[in-house]
Amino acid sequence: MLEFIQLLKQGYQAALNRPGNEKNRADYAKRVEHLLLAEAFIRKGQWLGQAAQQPLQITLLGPTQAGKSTLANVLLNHNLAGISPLAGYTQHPQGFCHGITLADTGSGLQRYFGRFQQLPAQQLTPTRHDCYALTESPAASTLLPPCVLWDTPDFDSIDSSTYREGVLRAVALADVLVLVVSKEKYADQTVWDMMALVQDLHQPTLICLNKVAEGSEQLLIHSLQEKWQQARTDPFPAVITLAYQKSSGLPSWPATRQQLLKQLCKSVQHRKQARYEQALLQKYWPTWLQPVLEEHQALAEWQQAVEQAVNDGLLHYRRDYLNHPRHYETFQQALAELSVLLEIPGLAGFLTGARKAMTWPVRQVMKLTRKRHPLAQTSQEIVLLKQIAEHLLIQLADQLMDKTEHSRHSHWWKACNGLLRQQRPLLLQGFSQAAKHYHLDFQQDVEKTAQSLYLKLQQQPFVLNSLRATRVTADAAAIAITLHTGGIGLHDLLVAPAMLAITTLLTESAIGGYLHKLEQELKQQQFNTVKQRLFSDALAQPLMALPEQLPDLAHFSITPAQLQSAQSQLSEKRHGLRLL
Ligand SMILES: Nc1nc2c(ncn2[C@@H]2O[C@H](COP(=O)(O)OP(=O)(O)OP(=O)(O)O)[C@@H](O)[C@H]2O)c(=O)[nH]1
Ligand SMILES: [Mg+2]
Repeated sequence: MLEFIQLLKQGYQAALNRPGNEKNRADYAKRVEHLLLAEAFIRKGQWLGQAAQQPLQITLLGPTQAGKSTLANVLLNHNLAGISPLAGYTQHPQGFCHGITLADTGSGLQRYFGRFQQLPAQQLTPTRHDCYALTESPAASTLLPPCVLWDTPDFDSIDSSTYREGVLRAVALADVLVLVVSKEKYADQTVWDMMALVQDLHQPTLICLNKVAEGSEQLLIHSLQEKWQQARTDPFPAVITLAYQKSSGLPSWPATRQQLLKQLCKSVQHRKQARYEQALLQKYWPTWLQPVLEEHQALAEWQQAVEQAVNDGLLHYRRDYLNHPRHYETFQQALAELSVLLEIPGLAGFLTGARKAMTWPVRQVMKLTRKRHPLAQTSQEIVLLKQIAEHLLIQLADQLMDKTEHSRHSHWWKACNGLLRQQRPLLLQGFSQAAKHYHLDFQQDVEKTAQSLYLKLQQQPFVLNSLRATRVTADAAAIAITLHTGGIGLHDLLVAPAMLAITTLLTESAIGGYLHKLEQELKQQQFNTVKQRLFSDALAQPLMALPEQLPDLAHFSITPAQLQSAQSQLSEKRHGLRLL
């Protein structure tokens, strides 16, 4: 699940970087934030699942200049966090170990932070935000239990978007959350958007109200409560008002509530972590996946278009070649081969030249010449197949243009169109090669048909004799040899008088029915082979796979199978078991 969430996040980040995506920018940025939070929360769950005992984590959260770093020092009873009147001063999550050592945090914390690197506090710089610091506090504090106290960057200053991920990481890590607000900032929308966002993490929370003028306390708390109730559905938490001490320049924690934070920490329980993770994912799931599903829809539409185009192409092939009386030459070729097999004496004269160099039978000659003169070069079938492939690609390009103009997912279609345009020559070249190979290989089927006819004729001496008597097989055999030596083209077979004569004779003979059956079988075999090797392997497959090559910017790179697996993980895991 973690990998899937990361994949989704990368998809959104790529979409945010894509030019021309302005209308989705705000929505997508929000989704990235939700994904970052979910990712961190799942990581937290993993850490809980791995470590038998994990040090308690308390995170201070609040807008800039609210006094988070100041409060960190008050709580720690030691000045460790950097304080400044400059907005956006703290820019990295900084953990302070109170009552525990650095070693107590083990390697789990670094694993939780993932790509964020742990650095010594003095090495944190505003030029790099994928890091955090962890420091041992030398002092003891009565306000805190043994824990890691996290000071965090703000989430509302001008530059805060550059270090927002660090805030979300530190927030999702927290077992207890302390919201720090000042009287100037407590009503800001950014504060309550953040509080609404983190409600799904179900953390015990405390509010610290800072920089409050004496006497205005009650009014502020009341107003704070209203804000809380607008943003959240859980009960309003305890509020601490911090009084400012002029002497120390620090706010002070009220003496009567010294135990408050410690008590809150006692209410921490992780029993429901897995359920909370699942609920969080389920809440955002439909929104997160909306563009992915649109993309899958586009992919399905593309595959349908390819399928349709391929079926059209096959119909075209059947109509204009296999079933076309003036174009279909393959069976004629089988008849020409048959006449050669019959090895009639009249052929000898024609072959005088060839016989000097090569031995009879004619088939030997044909084997040699065949290599030098691929019949495919003169085949009308190949010409037609190439035309069909070209037409098919044009038809698909038109559809891609149309979808680019009219579809919701236009950038995807546009990118596909670009890919198709770029790969068109390669596709056609591949198709052409496949067509040539098919034609060459199919000669075996042609020969097999000729042999079947030959065997049949052997059983029909009457037909055989009448064929020989008219000398038409002799003429046909001569044509066949000429064909193989490149003297004529395959298409010439269809108009050669000898071929017409042999066809008529055989059709009208006792083996006419058998002839017809063989022709149908050959055609069917031919159709199946062309369908598989040319239309499916050489066209449909590479075309359907085209979107896999889309540049990262153009799509989410999430396959329907990956989505399906993530969906089932999400729905399978119910009720508390740590499985995510
Ligand atoms: N008057 C008054 N000033 C305070 C109080 N607490 C903090 N300050 C001052 O407010 C300024 C900001 O305090 P910080 O603790 O740095 O605030 P922060 O929330 O960490 O701010 P960022 O790091 O920018 O997010 C500093 O100049 C503090 O001295 C307070 O209770 N009263
Ligand atoms: Mg600070």
